[in-house]
Amino acid sequence: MSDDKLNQTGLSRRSFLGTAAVSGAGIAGAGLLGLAGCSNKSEGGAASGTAGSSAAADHSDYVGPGELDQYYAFNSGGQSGEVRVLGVPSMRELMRIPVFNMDSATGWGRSNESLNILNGNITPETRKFLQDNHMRCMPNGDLHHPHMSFTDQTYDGRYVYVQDKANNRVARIRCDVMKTDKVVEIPNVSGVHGLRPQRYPKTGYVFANGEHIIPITKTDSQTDPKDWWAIYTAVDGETMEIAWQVQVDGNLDNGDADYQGKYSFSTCYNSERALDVQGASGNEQDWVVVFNIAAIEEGIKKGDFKEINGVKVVDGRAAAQSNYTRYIPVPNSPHGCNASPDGNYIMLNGKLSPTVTVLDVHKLDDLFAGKIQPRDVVVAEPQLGLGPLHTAFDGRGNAYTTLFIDSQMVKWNIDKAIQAYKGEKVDPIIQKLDVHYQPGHNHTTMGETKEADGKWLVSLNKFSKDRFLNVGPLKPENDQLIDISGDEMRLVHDGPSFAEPHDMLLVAASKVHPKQTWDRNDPWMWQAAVDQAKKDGVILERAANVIRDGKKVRVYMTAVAPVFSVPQFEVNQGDEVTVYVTNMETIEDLTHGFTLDNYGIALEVGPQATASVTFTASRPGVHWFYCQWFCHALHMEMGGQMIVKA
Ligand code: CUK
Ligand code: CUA
Repeated sequence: MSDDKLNQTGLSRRSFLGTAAVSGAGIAGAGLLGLAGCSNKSEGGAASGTAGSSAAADHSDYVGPGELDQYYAFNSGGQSGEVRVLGVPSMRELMRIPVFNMDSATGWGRSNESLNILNGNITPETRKFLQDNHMRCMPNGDLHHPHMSFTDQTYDGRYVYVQDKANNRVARIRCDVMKTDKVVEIPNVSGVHGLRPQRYPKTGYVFANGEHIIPITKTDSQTDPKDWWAIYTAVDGETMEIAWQVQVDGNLDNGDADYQGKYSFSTCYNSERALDVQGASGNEQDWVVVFNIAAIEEGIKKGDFKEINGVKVVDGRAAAQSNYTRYIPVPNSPHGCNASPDGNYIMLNGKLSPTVTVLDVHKLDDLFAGKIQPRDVVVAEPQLGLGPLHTAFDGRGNAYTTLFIDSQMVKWNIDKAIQAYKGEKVDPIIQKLDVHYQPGHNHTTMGETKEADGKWLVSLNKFSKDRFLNVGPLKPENDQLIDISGDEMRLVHDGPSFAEPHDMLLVAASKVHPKQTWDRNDPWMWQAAVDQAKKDGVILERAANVIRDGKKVRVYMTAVAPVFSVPQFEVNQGDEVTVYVTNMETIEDLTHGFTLDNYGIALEVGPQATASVTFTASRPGVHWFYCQWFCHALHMEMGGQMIVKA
């Protein structure tokens, strides 16, 4: 059956293949299917009986051809600025979601729709900066931390939130289409690093750490770091507007939120306020800042804030002695901050100290009430090894901490660590496993939710060194898959990745419900195109129009394999041209594209989506446009010409 035929009948390619398998069974006999054996997906029905064994049953990382993974991994793209979607346990890369980067394949950072999202909520200063530097959008980002929205302490599959340390932004990915839908620039901060969503009752707030201390107001000294501050930001995860900020001492590093909806946390290094490495690690102790969410909301309500660059900022500095924050001393330069899935503990990973400090969240009410001292909240501080950076959990009372300097993963028991802190003679350490090499973050399946299932652990290693074929001086990182379902950790897979995963979120496939095609009734991404078409009297879904409006030309076309509805259009040199392409395919996986010869333009146009781009037709001559997304036997022929008259 041809693609056209498939389109007409509405049969998806997948169900077509399933049907073929059934009809094949009749001819070739069941023996052949038995030999094939591994197909347990049973879409055609024929293979379902043969293979009860699957990745789930024997807990293998092997995912055979045609089989599906059990978890989505949302992997940070680090300084690439994007998010990668992987399948776990296969560790296959399934998709890349451009966020803070510009992307050649999809036109992210060039299409009107992506620019509306990227520049929708930026500061006037940034807008001016872009103009001054002849840039349409910030061209880079440094994306460390992807985290999914929560409802009632577990993932709800709505959104993934991410931050940009390079240009101080927080963005949101819609999981139903796996595209970035909102970006907000955070004022008053330098280096938005740690990011965590509120877990309970839902997200709710998305908490973002400003890492570097800077002068916040015009009256703060521009030269004396004693007058520089860090800012903690709460973004409203629904509206993606900034809810409030808190001014604090020290560089904020990583953060997390509790399971009760009362407190959130940030590790702080550089309590010294130093501007260099030696200075920043001088003190024996730094701290974790605890934020009292209800107290901050109350303070905002009462008007106890300064408005700085349009944001309400409360004073949570230690010297202010407010009820917004508490500062709990922990050993020198802590890094990762992780809440245990039982809802009881916050782990602060020592980095320069070989320890992880364990806080009992149930003692925080007393701390804020002044009944106990800050260190009284600490219930354990096990010595684990050199360079503890991040901790993950299996839901069975065990924690897994990365040891950056030792290049190891250490599995330890939380209860035993608490007993040892009380002076009992017990060793909390269960196992140390070599990883390759220098792990940063780690993450367990569902491990940051109350549904932590203790199946898989991924170690995101900063160096791969000799683990892969040499690809020159720049080496990939190594994302290693570890089986934690048994008593012992077992390393099962090396996964090279390009610059540079910091954090990964591992969510059960059942939590995420992506659509097969875009929805014409939900034009959130191309609303501007809908509005403009209406003004021009054009119906996007049936468009084949060229509208001249002074020196502006708007070209509306549809794409249905293998033709664009406008095969040729003419403009004058110097016209401002906008091309709108609407893909009217109704079946899944039939994406078209629009690439314009010598104009630096490529658009992804997904099934049932509209995409557009605006440019000045400064180059005269004949310029072919073509579909760059392989879509049809006549894909090469899917094109047309823009004629620019000099
Ligand atoms: S940070 Cu990178 S290893 Cu930016 Cu979450 Cu710890
Ligand atoms: Cu449409 Cu290729």
